[in-house]
This record gives sequence, structure tokens and C-alpha cells, in this order.
Amino acid sequence: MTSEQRIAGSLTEEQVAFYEREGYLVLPQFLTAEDLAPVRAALAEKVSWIADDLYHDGLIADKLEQRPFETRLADLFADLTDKEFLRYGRGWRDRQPGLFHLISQPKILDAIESLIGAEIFANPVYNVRPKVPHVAAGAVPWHQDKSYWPDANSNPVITAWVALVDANEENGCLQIMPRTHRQRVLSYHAETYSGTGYTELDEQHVAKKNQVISLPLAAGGVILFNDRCIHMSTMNNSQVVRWSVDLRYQPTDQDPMPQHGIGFLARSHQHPEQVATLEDWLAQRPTHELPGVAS
Ligand SMILES: O=C(O)CCC(=O)C(=O)O
Repeated sequence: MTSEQRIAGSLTEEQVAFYEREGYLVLPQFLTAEDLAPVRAALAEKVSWIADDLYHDGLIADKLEQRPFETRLADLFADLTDKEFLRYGRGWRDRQPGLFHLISQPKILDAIESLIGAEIFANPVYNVRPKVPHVAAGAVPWHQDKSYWPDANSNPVITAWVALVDANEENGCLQIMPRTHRQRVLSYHAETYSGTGYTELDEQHVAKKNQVISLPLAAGGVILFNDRCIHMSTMNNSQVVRWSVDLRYQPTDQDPMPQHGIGFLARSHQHPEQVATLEDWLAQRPTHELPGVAS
């Protein structure tokens, strides 16, 4: 097979080899504006709910309804504090149809299938990241995702990090330490400076800054990475919101991590009839139960 030939799923053999060796893979221009429209609409709706809330509480005098998706949330909080922003959480995990649409996006599942096969479970941990300019919690310290589930017997867990707007060094794109994914879970602590308690690797594991690469990415790009691969992102020093969503997938025979929420069967060649529908997801059912069939 040549490197240009496809294996199962949509990635080339060369891309799979890169992912296995480096612990991550960048897929530029992976999703179109049309693919992103439902999730962006869902998040625009959530921003409107927040604007209503701030207005109702007398914290803003104008809901800024005409501002674009890229800046409205930033503009709403321009004169407010980190604390007021954090009332809504550092990351969002709402069950809005636009999010299910993204998590179930066939192009993403095709890429994941190349890495773990066609029995794919969508892990309960997914985060919308409304990284707002100058808010301390926008910065994410060096960590391995696995530090959030150190005891889970689930391997591999693959993150698909989706850029909803252009991400760059000014607004805090992802930074990664390649080839760090083959190690055990490294020692970490909960950070205390952002008000969010992110897990942060102990200093000795991140001393060699020359290993770091920055991954700027235009909207629609996706970065796949392993849950042991060390990564971080800096604060947003621009005027736009750095919107992204990080999704996670794993083989179906692994720990579904119910302590983190309810994931769902996203793809199955063996049991396609059990793949969760939007209604299943909204009702927090991991699979689709056929009428009259005992589970
Ligand atoms: O989006 C970011 O800035 C950080 C993402 C991250 O840490 C993750 O997806 O695990």
C-alpha cells in the first residue's frame, strides 16, 4: 500500500503513521462553513441567553444583538470581570442539537475510524471553549487530558479539537509537545490562579520548552490528539473570541466514564441500528433502543 492509499476511514496510511508517531495530527480545512453552521448557530443562541441574563441582572445596558459571532460574547463582557464570566463556566457542555450534529459529523468519525476502527463511542467529555479576550481562565495550563480520568480504563481516547474561528498565537491557539503520548500519566496538581481548578502538570515535566510546537489553525480545521499528549493554550490577547470545541472518541469496549456524564454510540458497523439518535442524546441514552427490543 502506498502512503496515498486509504486505510479504513478517511485518513491516509501516512497520516495514521504521523498520528501514531507524534501523538497528534492536524487536518486543515477539514470542515466547511456549512458543516460548522449548526454548531455556530447553537452557540450564538447560548450567547443570546447569556446576554438576556446579564441584561436582566442589570450588568449590561445593551444586549449587542447585531454583533457578529466572533466578537459578541467578548463585547458583552468587555466591562465585566473574570468572575462574572466564570458564572457561565470555563467550558460549556450543553445538550443543544447543533452540538450533537458536530459530535456525529461523519467526516470526523471517518477520521477517527482510521485510528480505532468502526465501533466508536463518543466520550461524555466534550467542551465548547469560549475563550474570551483577557479572561484569566482562557489560558489552559500544560496538561495531559488523561489527568482528568487517571483511573479510567479507557485507551485510547482521542480528542478532536475543532476550530470554529481562526485560531492563532495572539488569540491562544493550541500548543503541543509532540511524542509525549507514550508515557504514563505524569504527576499534576489542580492550579489555583484562574478560579477554574484546571489540572496542571508539575513543573519538571514541562521544563523543556524547546519541544513545544504551536498549532495555528483556520476555522474548520481539526486537530486530533492522544489523551496523554501534553498540550496547553495561552490567554486570548486579541479582540475576538477564540471559539473551539474539543470532542472525544474511544473504542466501544472501553470504560464509558459515567462519572463524567453520558456518552453515546456514535458509529457501529456491527450494530448500526443502535447508533444513538439526536433524541437519544437529548434524553441521555447511550444507544438507540429499538421498540419492543429488550436492552
Ligand atoms: O482549547 C484549548 O485552549 C485547550 C484544549 C484542551 O486542553 C483540550 O482539548 O484538552
